[in-house]
Amino acid sequence: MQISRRGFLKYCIGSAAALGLPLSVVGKLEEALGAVTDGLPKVVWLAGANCTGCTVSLANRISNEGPTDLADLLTGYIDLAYHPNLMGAAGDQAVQRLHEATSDDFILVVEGGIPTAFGGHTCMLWTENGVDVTAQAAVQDLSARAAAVLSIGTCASHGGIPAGNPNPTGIVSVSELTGLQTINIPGCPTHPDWIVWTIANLLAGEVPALDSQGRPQALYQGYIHSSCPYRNAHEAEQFGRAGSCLEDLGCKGKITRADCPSRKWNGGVNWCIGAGSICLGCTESGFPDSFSPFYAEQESDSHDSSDSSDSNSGSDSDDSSSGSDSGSSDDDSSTGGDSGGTTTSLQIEVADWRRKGKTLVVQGRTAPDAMVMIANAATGTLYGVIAADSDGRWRLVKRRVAEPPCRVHVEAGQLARERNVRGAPRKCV
Ligand code: FSX
Ligand code: SF4
Repeated sequence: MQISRRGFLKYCIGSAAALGLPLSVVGKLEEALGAVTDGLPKVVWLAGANCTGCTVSLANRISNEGPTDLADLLTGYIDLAYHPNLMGAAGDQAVQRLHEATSDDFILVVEGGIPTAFGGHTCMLWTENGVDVTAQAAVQDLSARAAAVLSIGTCASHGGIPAGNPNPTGIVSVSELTGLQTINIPGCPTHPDWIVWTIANLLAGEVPALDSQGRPQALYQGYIHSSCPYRNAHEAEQFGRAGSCLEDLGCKGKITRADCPSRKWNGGVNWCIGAGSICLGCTESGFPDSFSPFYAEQESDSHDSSDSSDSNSGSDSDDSSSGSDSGSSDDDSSTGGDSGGTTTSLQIEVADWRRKGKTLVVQGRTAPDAMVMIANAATGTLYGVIAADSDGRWRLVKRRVAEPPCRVHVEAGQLARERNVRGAPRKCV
């Protein structure tokens, strides 16, 4: 695939407004591309466990300016050296191309979660010298040598649908696997403009500022609800009522961040809520488990309320064995490995609001006997500090909480995770 520096630059200048690229970045991109003598850094795209929807989303990119479709963008503007679905090469030739591309500067793009159960053998990417190479091994190897690692889609960013409970293949996100701070571009699927925006920034030498979930702040800073045109509309009681707010039908716009309302999809034609669907929360780290059931008002989602203790470590039985969830649906801040402490893992398996008794239930796993701090992610209000048991399980049951939290923040050792609170009412804080 050929590179056209001028072409890529022309595309970014032409699409700067639509992409949300500041002119300062376009200027730096021009300088950076001018300094390149042997073409652009190559892009190597690997696919783990996923539906390939993110590639399809990129393939649907439609624009009146610059590249008009995927073939135009990727074959004429950047060097997509390896992509399992789009490259012409196959077999040994493809593997050889991969090695050539990764012998020099390259950007690693990963689509899909990474299976770690069964030695990673539920997801093989290629065969070399008669040996199957797992996604786990390939991502470990290439991420260590890449100039930047982009996790495309919610699966690569946070585990996503393949990591949904009970997560039988042990899916983890790329950052959880590698311990690296990846640039996460979640969305199920991700928006093609978000990918192009990020790559253009990287080529310009601008590493985008990331939020606590590793997402570029510029793309994911606002809640869907904040700029939804239906904020002041009457609330629909059933689907098919144009121009209505869908909160009572399960819309997750209040706890989901992305610029969908202004950017829209399919070349700006429409977006989920505009098409009469609720927002499912697909750009957030807890998706899909913490946003389920999708089509139920969050307030009405209640579990049993059999807990009798106020705050203790996890011997309660309900919902306690979330199987092999390796934490990929939780995430946050200092994602990646620990910083030298003894706590090497932290997962939030449950974060539930139970209207009855105004009870907050948060539970998960960490290192045995580690101290776990649970607080409100937005206000910092402390809900409790508890000790994990000898199996690393911990559980907080906090009754009579004055204001239901939208999202909780959990810390153990040097690790921090956050998760949206399932069942939190619309007036959560
Ligand atoms: Fe996941 Fe994307 Fe959803 Fe699918 O890459 S983000 S399942 S649309 O394809 O990985
Ligand atoms: Fe829009 Fe959903 Fe917020 Fe209603 S709840 S205003 S549909 S984002």
